[in-house]
Amino acid sequence: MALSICESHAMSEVETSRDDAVLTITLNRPDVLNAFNAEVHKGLAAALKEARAPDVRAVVLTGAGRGFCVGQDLTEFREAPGDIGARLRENYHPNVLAIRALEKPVIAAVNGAAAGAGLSFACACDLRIAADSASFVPAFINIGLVPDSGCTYFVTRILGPARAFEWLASGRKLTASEAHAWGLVSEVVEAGALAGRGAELAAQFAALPTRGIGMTKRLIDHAANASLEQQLEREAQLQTAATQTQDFAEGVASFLEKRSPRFTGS
Ligand code: T3D
Repeated sequence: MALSICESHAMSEVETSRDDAVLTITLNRPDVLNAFNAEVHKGLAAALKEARAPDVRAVVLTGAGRGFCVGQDLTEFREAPGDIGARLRENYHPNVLAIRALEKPVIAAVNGAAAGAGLSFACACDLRIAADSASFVPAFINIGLVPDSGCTYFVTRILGPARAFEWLASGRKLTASEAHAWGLVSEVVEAGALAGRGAELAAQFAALPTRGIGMTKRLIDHAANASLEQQLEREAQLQTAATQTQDFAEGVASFLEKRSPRFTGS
């Protein structure tokens, strides 16, 4: 019987929990719909570091309470905003890049409002599932800001430039079903079923060849700015690396032996 590891770490405003190979990261400031402050940035950075462990093979990012994450804590803007560019570079960018750098699937389980930089973080994940009560709000323009934390990068790639402009420049709130129709989320479930569905999906991904998934993620990111020739070459390089994994050997062996594969992520 497989050893089941189930433990959790409370790190003030970001909590992590482990269930076998799945790490769940929960943003935990429910009173303000999990708005970012210094503690959330710090806790998220630590959680994403924890997610790098080789025995973590899938990650779920979600929020506590009725919000996913509503971006910057606006109460911090009561005073002069200060050097926003520097704060973005120091606090937001490293965590966006850390999500993209993880060589494993990261699933956003969007349980409520995803607004401003909270939307950017949802879109930085590899896929999104949503509760039927979730909403997606590119709130930046509503307060006279421009999208940041990768929002224009990810949303343009997910939706295409015309729809990205219409949405990001208007700031309008999308319901979960509209987000599904647009292809922003891959599925919508009843609010009470979201955590279970997120865990189930993550466990399914965690049982697949993790290194192959990591390299697939790498290739998709590379494709965004590559010529066909460059992409063909990159695929050839990573295919060479894939053939050196144990999961490739197991995949071929299980096919030839007509049995289910047992992938280990190595
Ligand atoms: O400084 C830097 O580093 C720059 C970085 C900037 C990046 C950004 O993210 S800018 C964008 C910031 N985010 C927003 O502008 C979103 C603001 N929030 C909203 O528009 C709405 O709250 C929502 C549409 C997302 C949800 O609406 P609703 O009706 O479901 O909830 P609510 O009643 O508005 O919010 C519930 C509570 O959360 C409420 O507090 P209260 O009245 O119960 O004491 C509300 O004030 C608080 N809250 C919501 N968003 C924020 C927030 N508190 C602080 N900061 C927030 N962003």
